[in-house]
Amino acid sequence: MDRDALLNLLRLMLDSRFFEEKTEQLFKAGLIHGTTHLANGQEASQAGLCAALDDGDWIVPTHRCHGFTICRGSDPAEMFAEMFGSVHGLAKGLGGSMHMPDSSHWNLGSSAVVGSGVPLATGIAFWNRFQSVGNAGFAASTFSSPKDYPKTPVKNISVAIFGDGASSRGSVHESMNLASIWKLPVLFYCENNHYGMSASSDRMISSSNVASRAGAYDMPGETIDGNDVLAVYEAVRKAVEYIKEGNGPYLLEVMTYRTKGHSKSDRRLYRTAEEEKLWADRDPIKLYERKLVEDGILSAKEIKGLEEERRAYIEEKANKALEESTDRLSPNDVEDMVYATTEDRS
Ligand SMILES: Cc1ncc(C[n+]2csc(CCOP(=O)(O)OP(=O)(O)O)c2C)c(N)n1
Repeated sequence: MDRDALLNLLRLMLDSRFFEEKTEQLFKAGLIHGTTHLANGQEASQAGLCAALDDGDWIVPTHRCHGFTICRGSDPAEMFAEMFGSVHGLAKGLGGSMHMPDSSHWNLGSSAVVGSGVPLATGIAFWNRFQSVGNAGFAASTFSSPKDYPKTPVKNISVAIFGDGASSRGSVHESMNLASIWKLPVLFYCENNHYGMSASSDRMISSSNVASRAGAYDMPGETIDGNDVLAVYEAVRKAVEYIKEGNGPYLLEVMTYRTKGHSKSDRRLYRTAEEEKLWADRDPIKLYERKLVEDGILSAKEIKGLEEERRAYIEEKANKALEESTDRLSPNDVEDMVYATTEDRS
């Protein structure tokens, strides 16, 4: 990776972290409606994935979606606006923190229903493969066994993002099975942050890890260090190339940790201070900054300067969204949107 690409990774992680910090502050000030799920500590998983994708590759994130949305290229002002319920938001203020779709950046958005994005990403993959092979490429009469489906290269992939909690949902397993049979170009991206609400993944997952489940669906599966942004980037690039060659799906399990509670009311009573300290020492931003200094890419002073610049950038975006936060859809506008015909939708 060249210097610009290395710096871009840090910029994406800083923007994601500062966005979460600002969101928490706005939430505590009572300016955000509904709930919100912060992803502090998971920035390497989110930046490394998005930086490794190509234009036209779709992501379908989870309810913990802010970092993925920023890293895929959305404007943070439109994300704040979404949480303020303003018309300038990514879903015109109707969705809030968990619903931030942005088709101009190949992001289908998330849903509050855990695991429900995975079949949607698999559907996008079906379309991507269909464009390469057409009807004939799926004809059961021609291909008696999944092994016979042709390895046809595809232009784009989709990424089904899900958590360790979601990894045991039926929708996830059904999607993996179908994607494997039809060689669909989908990356199953399990962001294992060790907890589904208060339930530790050690207690809730029957296998020794999530990646090993790939074997049941005859696809490659790999567990990687999700707090090392370069490791994530490289693993995703490798997976994307494999998928684009037409080999079918791939499962990556990305080990990371959410340093905040599950959502606003979580006091984290289910884990120890020692455990939190261990992970704080492996903060993905600090790890990467240390590496950039050791490798002579940036000085400590330059890193401080970049941090200040990115914090100011996020602050400015939040202020812009706040100033316009009372611009709302009228009930009539909402009704028109709910009952819009296909032609009306733009
Ligand atoms: C189908 C469904 N079941 C339960 C819930 C309640 N719920 C919301 S988030 C969550 C935990 C999800 O854990 P995980 O998939 O690991 O994602 P994380 O929150 O750790 O990012 C649960 C159980 C839900 N929203 N949808």
